[in-house]
Amino acid sequence: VIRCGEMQAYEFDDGYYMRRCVELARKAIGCTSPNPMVGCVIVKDGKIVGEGFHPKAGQPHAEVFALRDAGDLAENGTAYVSLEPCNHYGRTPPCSEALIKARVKNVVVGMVDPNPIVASTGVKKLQDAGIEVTVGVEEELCKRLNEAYIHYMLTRKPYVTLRYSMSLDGHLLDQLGEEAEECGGYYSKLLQEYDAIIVSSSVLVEKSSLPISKEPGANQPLKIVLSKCWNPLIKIPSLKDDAASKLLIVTEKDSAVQEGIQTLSFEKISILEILEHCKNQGLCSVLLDLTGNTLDFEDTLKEGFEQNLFQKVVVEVLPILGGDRERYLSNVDLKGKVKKLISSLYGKSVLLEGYF
Ligand code: AOF
Ligand code: ZN
Repeated sequence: VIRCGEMQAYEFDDGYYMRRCVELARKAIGCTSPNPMVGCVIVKDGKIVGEGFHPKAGQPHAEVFALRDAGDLAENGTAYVSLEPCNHYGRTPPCSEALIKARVKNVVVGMVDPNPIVASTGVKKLQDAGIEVTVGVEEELCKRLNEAYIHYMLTRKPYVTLRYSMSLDGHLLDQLGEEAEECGGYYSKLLQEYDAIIVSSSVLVEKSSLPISKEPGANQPLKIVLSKCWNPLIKIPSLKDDAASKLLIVTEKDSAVQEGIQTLSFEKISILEILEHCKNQGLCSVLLDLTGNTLDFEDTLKEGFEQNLFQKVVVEVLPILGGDRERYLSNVDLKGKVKKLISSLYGKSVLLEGYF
């Protein structure tokens, strides 16, 4: 016989509520930069009585929304927060004080805040007020949620992810997998997470379209288009005001690109200088996307690897061979099982993620 109470105690542990915090935090994916994504849940007598997340920099923090949602029920309850509550007057007042004022009994924190102006002072403030604080529940998950924010806080440099597509036999491809760019596709989802994306001008020659995230209400990153030498084959699609402000052309020659389009010219295109520009613009995360003519990136990649500028890599492995769709499975003597596996992958792709 399973009694309800027992089931609850088993299923709804600290980890469960913290995972809910992360789920809530992700509702603001791509919208909080330079702030982190944060979720908060208030629990009383085994029930969630309040939920909230940080929607955007400048707006109230997750704890404030969750406390508002819980109202008087927060008293003697437990607050779960995916990031240590802040303890400073920034654009908003300290969450540590809001939690103390609401008289919560316990606070469970996913990870401490790497921001030097917070760094464990939030936890201490709560403890000094007699609140029991637990730190490090689902810590890995909370860290992954904000890997760009953590990197930026610790180094003050943009977080850079390298993305490319690869054939089954290891060739670099200039194409994306089917459905990758559609709403719900990995590429569309990936784009909204970054403040900026760097692409080769070949995307404007071949497709004459710039990468956009098709997720509903998605954040659109600044598109940084690299073009050593600007030429008439490069066509900029007609852009409305807002989209035009999200486009930056980087050239090597002082060429007049097109009126109304932001342009940066360098003696020689350098990823280090582009990242410096991003940093000065307050952009915390950058996706270096090798879509298009991958040869355009030879120098950029060399420089990036030599100077350790990349933090993460996302590789889409496409179920094709030798970079040629026509050669898919033909002329290749693949043993039965492998053939079956590859057939089942056709039209789909496999995503690999790793860290430098
Ligand atoms: C929290 N809960 O939901 C968030 C926190 O300029 P402000 O006032 O928004 O402060 C930004 C800093 O607050 C940010 O750098 C990080 O240290 C912390 N973010 N803290 O308690 C939240 N978003
Ligand atoms: Zn706060």
